[in-house]
Amino acid sequence: MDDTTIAGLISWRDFYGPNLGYAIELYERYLSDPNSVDAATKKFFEQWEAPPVQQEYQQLDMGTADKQRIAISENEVTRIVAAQRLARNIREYGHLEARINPLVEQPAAVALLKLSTYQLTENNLDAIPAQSIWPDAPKEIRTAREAIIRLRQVYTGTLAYEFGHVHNMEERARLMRMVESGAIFHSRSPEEQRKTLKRLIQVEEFETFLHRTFVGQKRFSIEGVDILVPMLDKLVQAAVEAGAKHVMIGMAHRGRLNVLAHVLGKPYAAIFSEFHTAPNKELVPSEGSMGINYGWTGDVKYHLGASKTMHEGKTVQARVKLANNPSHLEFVNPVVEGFARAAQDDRSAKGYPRQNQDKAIAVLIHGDAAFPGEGIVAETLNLSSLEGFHTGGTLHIIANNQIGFTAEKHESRSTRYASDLAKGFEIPIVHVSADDPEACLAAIELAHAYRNTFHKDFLIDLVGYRKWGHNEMDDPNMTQPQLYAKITSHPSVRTIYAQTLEKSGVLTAEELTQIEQEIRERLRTAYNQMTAEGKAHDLQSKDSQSPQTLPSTAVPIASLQQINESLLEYPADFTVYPKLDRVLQKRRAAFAEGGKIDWALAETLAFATILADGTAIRLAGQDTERGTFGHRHVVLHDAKTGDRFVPLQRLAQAQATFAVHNSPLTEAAVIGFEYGYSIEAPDTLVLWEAQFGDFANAGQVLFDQFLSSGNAKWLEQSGLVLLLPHGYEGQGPEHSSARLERFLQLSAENNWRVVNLTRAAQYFHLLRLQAASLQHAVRPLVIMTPKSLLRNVRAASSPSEFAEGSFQTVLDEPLTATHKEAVERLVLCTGKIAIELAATLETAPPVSDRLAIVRVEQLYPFPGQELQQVLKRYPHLREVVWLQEEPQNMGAWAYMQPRIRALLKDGAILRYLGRPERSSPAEGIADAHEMTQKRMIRETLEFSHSNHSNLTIAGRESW
Ligand SMILES: Cc1ncc(C[n+]2csc(CCOP(=O)(O)OP(=O)(O)O)c2C)c(N)n1
Ligand SMILES: [Mg+2]
Repeated sequence: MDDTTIAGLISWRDFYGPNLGYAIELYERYLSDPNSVDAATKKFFEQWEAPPVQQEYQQLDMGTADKQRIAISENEVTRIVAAQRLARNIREYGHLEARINPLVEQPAAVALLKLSTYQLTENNLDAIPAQSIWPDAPKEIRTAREAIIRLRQVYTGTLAYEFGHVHNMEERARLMRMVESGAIFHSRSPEEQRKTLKRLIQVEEFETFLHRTFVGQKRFSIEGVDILVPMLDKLVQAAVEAGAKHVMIGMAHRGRLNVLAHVLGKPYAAIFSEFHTAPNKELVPSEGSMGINYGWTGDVKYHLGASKTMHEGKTVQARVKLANNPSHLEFVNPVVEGFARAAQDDRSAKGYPRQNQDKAIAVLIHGDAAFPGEGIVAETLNLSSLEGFHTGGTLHIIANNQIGFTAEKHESRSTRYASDLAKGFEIPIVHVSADDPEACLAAIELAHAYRNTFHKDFLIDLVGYRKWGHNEMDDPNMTQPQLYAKITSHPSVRTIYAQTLEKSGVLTAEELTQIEQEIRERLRTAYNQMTAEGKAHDLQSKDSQSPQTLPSTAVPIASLQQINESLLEYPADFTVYPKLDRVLQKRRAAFAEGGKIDWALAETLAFATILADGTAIRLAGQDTERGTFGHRHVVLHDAKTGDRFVPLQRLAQAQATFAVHNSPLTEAAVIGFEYGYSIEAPDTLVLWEAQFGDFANAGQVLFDQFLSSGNAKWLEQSGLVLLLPHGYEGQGPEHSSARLERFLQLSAENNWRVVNLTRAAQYFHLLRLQAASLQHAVRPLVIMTPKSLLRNVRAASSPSEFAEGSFQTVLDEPLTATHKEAVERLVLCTGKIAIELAATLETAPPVSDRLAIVRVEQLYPFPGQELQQVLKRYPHLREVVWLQEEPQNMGAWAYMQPRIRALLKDGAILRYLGRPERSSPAEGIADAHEMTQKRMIRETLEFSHSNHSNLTIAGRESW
């Protein structure tokens, strides 16, 4: 607790009678000479405002029992101050001595909480009124001694609190009031108690049944934190009662099957069938069907998500969704946040989406090793208060079994608690023993009340243990013999709670036996019916290969021009920054005779027309509002007031929202968030932009585990667009390559589209195509976007290209191949190098008519048919050259090589032209870069078969 709290908790009004008189005397002495009082008193007074005026003293004094001013010693004030310090420290550090660890019966005493540390005795405390140290103490508490006893009960029990880092006075005071008033420890009705116990029996019996029936199979039992299920029950109930329509849950492997069965309502039979066999057998390719593309390869049972709708009569009241989850711990966190935000945003009218934070709540369940260990956790927490990313408060539960695989906490973290990271975000934290069900439910109630009031995150550190090894085949005695000796003899929470309820007469032993028998019977029956029910619950294939007719993406020039004009209109009172005005006014000229539309304008026009078609847009990334390269300017700032103005939010034709957000300097969590948003808002075109494509690999897990494979594993379909600035411009090894090779390596089963574009109109058509295909067979779209080409007129397009045509996977270089019959060398290339070639062709002496150049704009899906057509045009082709800027072991070469070769006629050879194999993607020295680029261009155009250093023949023998 910081010093402001002392002032908050103790005021002049807490003194009366002799104490007040003496306190005032001391205060006056302190005012005339602060050093005339002892240090503790001085510090104490430093926190206080001036005392009330004399009259008010008297009024204050009137009501007190003792009106006599009796001189009391300075010692007595010191004792009051000491008692206050003790009370304060119990509030702040009580958790250090709290009984939150089920495996530790009595925690060691902490000096900070001992009377002797403050030179206090019980008698001393008896002489101090309770209110002096606890202004809101319950009436029955009269003395400071009773107050200290009660505060110790409150703060060192099975539920402990860390609120000291919450700097907002109102929030902290509210939390403490709820805790100290006993409000969160209301007595629970016998029905609720019986219900909780019944749930705990279900939870445990389910695990026991799996353990016995499917011997030696991994299930990642919940046992040790069984109470998690009743906690989630309570949370779902509280959230839905408070009006939430969506509860979005993210969790890892531990206890997941139990949560699926009991919180998501997945039938036991369906889960049992997954232990027996694959869930949807008929979709799994049988042996011998290699090469048949089912678009689905599935995932292990403890990664699968689920969704449950809750009904009130016939109307759907709410939906509970558990996100599909890869093994990669904690990476689902931002995805779930994206779900929640998408469910909260209303995108149906133009402007900025209207967010209703109460409509959806995100719940994240973490591991005690993973929470402090995985950086994505901090990244996601850092989104929690940002305008573009917050979700009105996430409820975090660390399912703390005090171990991570075989590593204990001293090996896993440098902090005392698994939860400490959350402190920097001022997230209130409670630690609670998983052996005390009612304390755990109280923690959920407190968390939900806080979230609902303040719309901020809350964290529950649920301290339990792990009954088995990391998985059920793992013997934990090998590494943690002492710990497991303790765990093996530890009674389960169901046993503990059953005894408590029996003792208090809520339930008889016979009733208990009956409940247990019913539950076991249900499990047995479900097992017997498994096959039939299991099939009913199978995942449905969404026909990932459904043929689609391509929508038209062209837009009449008049409409584009009109949109362009209206986007350049500012409100009368808006002062545009002159330099920016010049940039924007150039956009008017784009539609004039001979005018060109550059990349940024093409994007704006694509956005505007997509909005006009009724599809909402959300764009996020570092510096994305202006554009890293100063080209986009979708958000304008009033030069005088700094106010934001977003033309696309005012556009008359728009029929849906436009959101654009500069993201924090984070890749993984933001990609995850946008991916989640795209899943939950399939009606919206969601785009994430890397600052330079090079930095996108900080989010590699999201590409590997979600974007590229989500459909194959979980039939999860995302239309997320990745904008990855890519191109070799001499800016060094980390400002050149978006690692095209990695995206191509991940390409299969029509999982996404990977492109590298050279014309603004291509970008326009492709964005519109993506927006149009959101509703059916949508896939992520990975675009290698330009940097220098943003301002290169050769990459700009004339307006007619927007009004006609469509996205082309392959483009001819017009200055070559004038005589098709003469062509002997076909150069295939992609991206910026094609523009460099075009520039050279314009200025160079006439190029041999034996040369043809073709740009491969779409790399995946491989445009085989289109390239086949290209090849057919040149009957005398002797060689095909793949030209790329990237080193030979990077870029598209390894991907293109076998695919191009498969198209070649006998006799034609395939050559590679580009940088040799390198460990670092680009030169760090600008001159070396220049020389290399020039060499590549020269070798492409020089028509000789001499033995160039990097023009390698990629014959069959070389690969
Ligand atoms: C990113 C990542 N690294 C490593 C692993 C392998 N792994 C799976 S579970 C586990 C231990 C996790 O410990 P904790 O977070 O405490 O969760 P618990 O298993 O104890 O519930 C590890 C290391 C993983 N799944 N993901
Ligand atoms: Mg753990």
